[in-house]
Amino acid sequence: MGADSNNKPRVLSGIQPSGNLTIGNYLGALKQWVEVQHDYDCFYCVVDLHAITVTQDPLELRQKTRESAAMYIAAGIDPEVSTIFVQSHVPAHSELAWMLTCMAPLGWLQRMTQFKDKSAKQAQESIGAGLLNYPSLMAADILLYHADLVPVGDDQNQHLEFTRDLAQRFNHLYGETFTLPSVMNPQAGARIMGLDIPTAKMSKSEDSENHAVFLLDDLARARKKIMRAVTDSHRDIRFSDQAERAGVNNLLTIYQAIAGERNEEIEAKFAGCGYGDLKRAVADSVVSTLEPLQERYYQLMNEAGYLDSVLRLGREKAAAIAEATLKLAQERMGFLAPS
Ligand code: AQP
Repeated sequence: MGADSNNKPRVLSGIQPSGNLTIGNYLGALKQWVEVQHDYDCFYCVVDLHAITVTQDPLELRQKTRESAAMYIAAGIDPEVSTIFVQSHVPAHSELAWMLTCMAPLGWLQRMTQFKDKSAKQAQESIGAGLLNYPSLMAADILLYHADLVPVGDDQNQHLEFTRDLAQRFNHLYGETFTLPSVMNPQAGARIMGLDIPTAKMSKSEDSENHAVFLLDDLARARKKIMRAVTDSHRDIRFSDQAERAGVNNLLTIYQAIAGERNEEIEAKFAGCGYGDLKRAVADSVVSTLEPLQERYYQLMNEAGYLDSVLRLGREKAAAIAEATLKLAQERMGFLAPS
C-alpha cells in the first residue's frame, strides 16, 4: 500500500481545468478531499492532461489550471498538509499512461459511459483518441502514487473499476507492481444534477445559463439560479428516485450534502413547506458555503508568488514518488535502463 513515512494510507484525486468549477465538483469531490486530508497522505492534482481530451483554448486552459489549484486551497486543502500539483508538471503521468494504453483492451475503453456520452456529442470523425484513452491516463495518475483511496463523485466509479482491472492485469503479467485502489464516494452529493435538466449530471463544461452554480458565481446570481431550478407539479417535499421528481430530489441532495443531516430529518424540516421555501433554504446554504470560499480564493490570488510556490513544492514531492513507480514499471515491462 502507498503509505507515507507516517504510515498513513495514500489518497489521490484530481479535477479537470476544463471550465469553472461547480458545486457538483465541490460536493462530489473537493469537500471530501478536505475532510480526509488529516487522516491520509493526500495528493491532489489539477488534471490538465485530461482536460485536453476535448479541445481547450490555450490561454484559458493555463488560466483555469491556476484557478483550479487556487480553488483547492480556498475550499480548505492545506498545502502544508496535502500535496497540490499540476498533472503535466510530472511527466511520469504521460509516460505510464502510454504503457497502460498499450495494455488496455479496446472493448473495456469503448464500454466507458463517459466516453459514450462525450463522443455522442461530437461528429464521429472528430472524436479525439484521447477521449477514448482517458481512463488509461486516470489509471496512471492513481497507480503512480500507489493510492489506496480515490475520493470522487460517482460518475468516476466506472473509471476506478477500470483502473483496478488494469492494475491487476499488469501485476499478473509482470509481477506485483501496483496497489489496487478503492473508490470513496460522499454519503450525500455523489451526483449533483443540472438545475435546468435534473436528469443530467451537473457539468462545468455545459454552457446553458441555469445549468450549474459555479463556485465563483456572484452570490446573487447563484441564488437566482437555485430559485429558477426545475421542480415538478407535486406538492410534497421528499427524497425520491423517480425521474419526474429529480429536480426536488436534487435540491434536497444539495441541502443534505451541505447540512449533513439524515433524509428523515430533512423531510421533517420541510413538511408542509412549498417549493419556494425549499429553494430559499438551499440557496441560503449554498451561498453560505460559497461566501467564505470566494473570500479566501480572491485573497490568495492576490498574494503574488504564493500559488506558484505551492505548485513548485507539490511538483517536487509528487515527481519523487511518481518517478520511482514509473521506473519500477518500466523495469518490469522490460525497458532497457539508460546507462
Ligand atoms: N455533478 C457532479 N456531482 C458530483 N460530483 C461531481 N464531479 C463532477 N461533477 C459532479 C466530481 O468532480 C470531480 C472532478 O471531475 P472532473 O472535472 O475531473 O470531470 P467530470 O467528472 O467530467 O466533471 P465535469 O464537471 O462534468 O467536467 P466536464 O464538464 O469537463 O466533463 C470528480 O471526482 C467528479 O466525480
